[in-house]
Amino acid sequence: MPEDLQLLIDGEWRAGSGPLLRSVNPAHPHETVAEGATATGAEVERAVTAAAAAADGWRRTPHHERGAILARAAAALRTEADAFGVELSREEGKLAAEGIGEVRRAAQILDFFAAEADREAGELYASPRAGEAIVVSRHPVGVVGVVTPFNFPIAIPAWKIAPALSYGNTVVWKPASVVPLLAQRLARALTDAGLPDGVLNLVVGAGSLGQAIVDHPLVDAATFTGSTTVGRSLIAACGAAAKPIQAELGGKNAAIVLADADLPAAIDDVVAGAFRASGQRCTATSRLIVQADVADQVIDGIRARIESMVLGDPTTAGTDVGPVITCDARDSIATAVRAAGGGTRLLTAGDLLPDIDAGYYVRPTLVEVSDPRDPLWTDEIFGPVLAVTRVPDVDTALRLANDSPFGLSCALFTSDLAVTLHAMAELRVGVLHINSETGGADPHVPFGGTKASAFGPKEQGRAARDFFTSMRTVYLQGRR
Ligand code: UN1
Repeated sequence: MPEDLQLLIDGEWRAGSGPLLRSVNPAHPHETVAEGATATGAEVERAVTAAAAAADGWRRTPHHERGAILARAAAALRTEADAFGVELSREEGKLAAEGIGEVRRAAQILDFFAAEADREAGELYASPRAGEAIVVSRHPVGVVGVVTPFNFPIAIPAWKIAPALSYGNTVVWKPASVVPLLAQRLARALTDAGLPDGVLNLVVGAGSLGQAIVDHPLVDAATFTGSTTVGRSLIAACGAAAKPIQAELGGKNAAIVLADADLPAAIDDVVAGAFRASGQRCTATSRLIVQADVADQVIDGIRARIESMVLGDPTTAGTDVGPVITCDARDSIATAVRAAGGGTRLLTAGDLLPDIDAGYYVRPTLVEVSDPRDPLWTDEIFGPVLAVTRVPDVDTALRLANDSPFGLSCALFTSDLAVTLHAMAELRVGVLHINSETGGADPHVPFGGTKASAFGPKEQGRAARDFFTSMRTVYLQGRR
């Protein structure tokens, strides 16, 4: 039986009045995971109005009470981690173990921001005038519109909603329409933990609802993770309205393997970086830059790993790679691989689109690229496709890694400290991994890219405050 989908508006769970939405299992697309009616424009309006009406009450709620609600929601997610993790796997397609890990990660994020609610939130400055102090205090921004992607259906929402709530904002949230069940699980955990009515509102439906939320004059700020195309249109709308927006967009992340690296470990990390979650992470490794002396060894190692991978149902033990999210995603990944230019060689065998129970599978694929203008080298594919090229030395590797409009994450595999320090200064990315894969983001440290990969302040860690609060500078003259 599919789960029943509902909207959350002003504390009330109810069916929407818009068109029916079904989320399906990408490993078995005939299987409906959840279904229910989506939100209409009028319901978005009600959700925004409710969030605006709840803003003063929530802002004035003592910070430890706000934190306690997040902590209770975290505990509930931990209790349900196995069940929700398998549901996540059925709705999104990543391995069940990864789904369970993601639910636990969401709980960890909620706990981090639960504690963050208790921390001091201002600064005291000396004044050039006698008898005066200057206080900079932090305040909630107001109503935050949250628009989240399919690929981390609970962790990314948690890392936007938890700081929003912790710092005293109210939220209207539009999750990706292919993963509504996990959105409902997170919203329920928060309302069951005692979140007052209207503080979090969930509207499910088409992308236009996200745009409507972001555009709404009562929405004070917006946070988005997803495609560069959608992100740019939201950024443009917010720019026109002088409204703050935080956007995490695409990536074309490089792994650089130098000849002095621990090669077996580097191969493991490149494979994990490229193919975990079927490459559907904005932090996925999609370019491999390998020093020519060790290139054959590294390429052979990766190819052997790919050839031994088991594709199949992500909830079955022994599966290494699950499906991609939709039929369209599968087709566009295949089109990108097939459109590769003349200088590009396919290094892996087997059907690109294996027919496993008619699920949306794409076989992990390795291609060697000799022309850095090949779209496989320049464009984000968001699937299990890794492009490799050989370079003679470190400087060429760093130059090539930087030669991308994106700047999210990079992994450098080396045992040379001097090279590491040089790379730390030269690589134009928001996240740099030395001897570990490009993916991953701990909740207590900043996450986000540079260049076309991001817009606005960073997410997570204490850096999240910079987006979810506004500063007020108070000149405090104690004239007597
Ligand atoms: C991770 O690599 O664990 O959408 C996090 C994404 C990123 C988050 C990646 N915003 O893939």
